[in-house]
Parts: sequence; C-alpha cells; structure tokens
Amino acid sequence: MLPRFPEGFVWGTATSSYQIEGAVHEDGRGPSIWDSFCARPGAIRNGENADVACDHYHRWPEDVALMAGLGVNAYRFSVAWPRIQPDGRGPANPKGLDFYDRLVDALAEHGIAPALTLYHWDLPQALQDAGGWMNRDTAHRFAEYAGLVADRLGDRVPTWITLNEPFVHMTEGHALGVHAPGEALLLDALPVAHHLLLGHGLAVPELRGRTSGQVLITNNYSPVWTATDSAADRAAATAFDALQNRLFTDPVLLGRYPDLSAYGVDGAFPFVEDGDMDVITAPLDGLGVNYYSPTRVAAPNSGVRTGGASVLSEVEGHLDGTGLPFEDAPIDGHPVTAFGWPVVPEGLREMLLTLRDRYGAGLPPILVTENGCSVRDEPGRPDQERIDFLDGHLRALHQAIAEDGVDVRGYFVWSLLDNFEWAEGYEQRFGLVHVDFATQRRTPKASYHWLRERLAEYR
Ligand code: GBH
Repeated sequence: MLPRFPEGFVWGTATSSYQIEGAVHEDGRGPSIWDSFCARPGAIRNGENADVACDHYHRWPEDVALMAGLGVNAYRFSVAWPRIQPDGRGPANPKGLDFYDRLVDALAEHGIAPALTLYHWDLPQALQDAGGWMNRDTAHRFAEYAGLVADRLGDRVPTWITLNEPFVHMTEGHALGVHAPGEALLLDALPVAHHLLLGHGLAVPELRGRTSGQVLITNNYSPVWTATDSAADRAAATAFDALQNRLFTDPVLLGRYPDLSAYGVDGAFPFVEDGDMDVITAPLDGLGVNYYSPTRVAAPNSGVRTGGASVLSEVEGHLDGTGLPFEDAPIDGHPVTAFGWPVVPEGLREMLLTLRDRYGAGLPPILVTENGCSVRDEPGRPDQERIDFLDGHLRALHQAIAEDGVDVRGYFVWSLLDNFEWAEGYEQRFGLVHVDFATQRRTPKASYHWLRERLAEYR
C-alpha cells in the first residue's frame, strides 16, 4: 500500500507526438526535423524511423480506453507542430487541429484532463531550413503556432506546457548532433537555448489571451553529485549543475542566465536583446519536472569517467582536449534500468528540495511531468523492475510532499505505451502497455495492473 497523496492529486501518463503517432504523411502534416533526421544513415539504432510508431493517429480510441481502464485522471501528450502548420508558418491546417480536438473530447468523456505540450522536439522542417532555433524568428513562429492551437483548444485544455526539456533538445540536437536536427555546434549552440526560452516567453501571453488553463514549462532535472569532496570536484559539480539544472530555469524564474564562466562563456550574450528577459520571465502557474536519475561528476582528467552517463559526457570526446569543466563519474550501488540509467528514487526528493531551496517563494507549484524507466522486453515475464521503480519514486515523492512540504500537484508516468525512443529506435521500452510493433497489438504489462490497483485505492 502506497501512502496517501493529497486530495485532487493529478495522476497521469505521458507521451509525445513523434514518438507515438505515425501517419507522418496524413491529413496535410508537413515534414519535421525528426523525419529528416531518421532518414540519415546511422542516425537511429537499427535504421528505424517513426513513420508508423504506435500508429496512435489511427488507434487513439483504443489508447484512450487503455488510460480509462488504468484509472488516471490526466494525460500529457504533445501536439505535432507540422500537423498544425505544415510549413511552420501561416494559417492552421484544420485537419491537424481536428485530430487533437477529437482526442481532447474523448479524454473528457472519460474524466481524463488533457495536459498539452506544444513542443516536444518535432520542429517543422521548413523552419529548420530557415535556420531553426539558431534563428531568432523561430521564437516568433512558435508563439504564433501556440496561438493557433489555443484558438481551437483553449476552452477545453486545463494544462498547457510550452516546451519539453529544452536542455535535451539543445544539447543532444544542437550541441552533439545525436538527436534532430543533428547539429554538432557544441557550446556555439547557446543561441538555441535563448531562442527556445524566448519562444516560451512569447507563447505565454498568446496562451493567456485564449485559455484560462494553467501554463507551465517542463525541464528535465538531475541532482548533481560530486565524486569526492575535493574543491576541484565540487567546482565540476557546480559547473555541470549550471548547465543541466539552471540554464532553462534561472532565466524563467530569476530573469538571468546562470554563471557559465567555467565553460569560457563570459555572459555577455550577443543574442540577448533588450527586453528579452522581461518576456522570458512571464509568470507561470507551475513548473513541469521530468526526473530520471542523478548525475555524478568529477573534475576533468580525474580518470573516473566510465563513458556515456550524462547527456554531455560525449561532449568531452568531441571537444578533445579543449575540455569541459567536468567529467562523468559512475554511480555505484544502485540497480540500473535497461538503458543503463541508475535507479535512485531518493534523487527525486533531493531534486525537489533543491528546487524549493533554490527558488523559494519564486517556485510555482510542481507537476512531475515525466518519470519512468525502460525494462527489457521478455515475453511472458512481468516488468517487476518498473513496479519497483514506480513504487520507489512515488514513496520519495510522497516524502517530498508530506515531510518537506514541496508543493507537488501531480505525477505522470513516462510512458503509456512502448514507443519510438528517439535515437534508440524501438529497443528501449518505457511503456505500462506493451506494443507489438509488427501487429500494433497492445498488452497491458504487470506495471499497468499494479498502478491500476494503486489508483483504485485512492478512490
Ligand atoms: C525524456 O528525456 C523525453 O522527454 C522523452 O521523450 C523520452 O522518451 C524519455 O525521457 C525517455 O528517454 O545516463 O544515467 O546519466 C529524458 C532525458 C537525458 C534523461 C539523459 C536521462 C541520462 C541518464 N534523459 N539522462 S544517465
């Protein structure tokens, strides 16, 4: 039995458009940067793509029924910008909006509140051709797109999330090139960060004028641990934390960029124009927190690196000698997921406490908008690791709420379905529901049944 959560707590599952929808050529959808990236030889494991993915575009009624059967009261999904504006600009494509309109109404019929993410990394290719997020104009295009979606759905969607994990989009997509659009600009990708933040800030008033729903941004957070207590390792941890946890949060909540001097970046950003920070600090109703695992770092050249832990560990290889102010250190003594990520439930509580202490009264209420793990697919074997993962993280979350007083209003499991896990193709499975991609047959896993029983206890 799990401890009780506050009355009215939001329980949901999360997905994103490109990872589940498929139907990439249907009803006027334009190409996105992920379609292009998947076509690059070697970009995706096993040469896979998301042309079909979970075929959610056609099978959404079954997926809504699965959620209703699970007993959640919320669902976080994202809208594919290229369905709404095939070229990234101009009037809305009505058929694109119709799809989400039907989805939102079907959710409402089952008492499931939609939490709509506007941007989960699938930029219209036409905008990339014009420079993508390196181009300041993309921020204005994003705000316009936000308005079009809210024109249609503003009356029925209570939760709006502007961006999903801009940190991952910047680092993996634009600094390292292992995600779309496949740019390897290293720290020259910083304008991408600013333009994403500007797009977020410009979208907020567009949403406010069209919906009374709450508006959030979702970031991924990882508590940063130091390998040892040495001054050098602590400096490395501070440097990594600035990038991982502050770059997309300090501007929004504090109106300034974190200190990036450890990266040789002096803070006189030529791409920041007068008034931008006023836009970026538009008040929010909540903060979306995605949590997967902590990161442990050491000073450069300490020799502890195991390779491939954090997102940026790869930068080191790319920079070769010029060096980052940190390197990865292994996290021992914890189980790891099928992806190799350490399972550290107390890291969620630690991160929530850090956010509370760091931003104080400036921290809006929190929604945990993603948490989950990949488990190896062995037919017939229950996904006990996922049950243990969710049980542990929900207990840690409860402690953060009940013992630390952090204002957390909801929790979304990543993910409802096994789906297209970006550069990993279909190998990593995060679903509560198994998907046989050959037949599109959906089968609830043991974790689905476990969560259904837990949620039933709350009613
Ligand atoms: C999210 O990103 C995405 O929003 C979602 O689309 C995706 O499917 C889901 O998570 C699962 O990946 O190697 O131990 O240091 C997650 C961002 C960045 C979290 C890398 C884990 C590395 C963990 N991830 N990070 S570790």
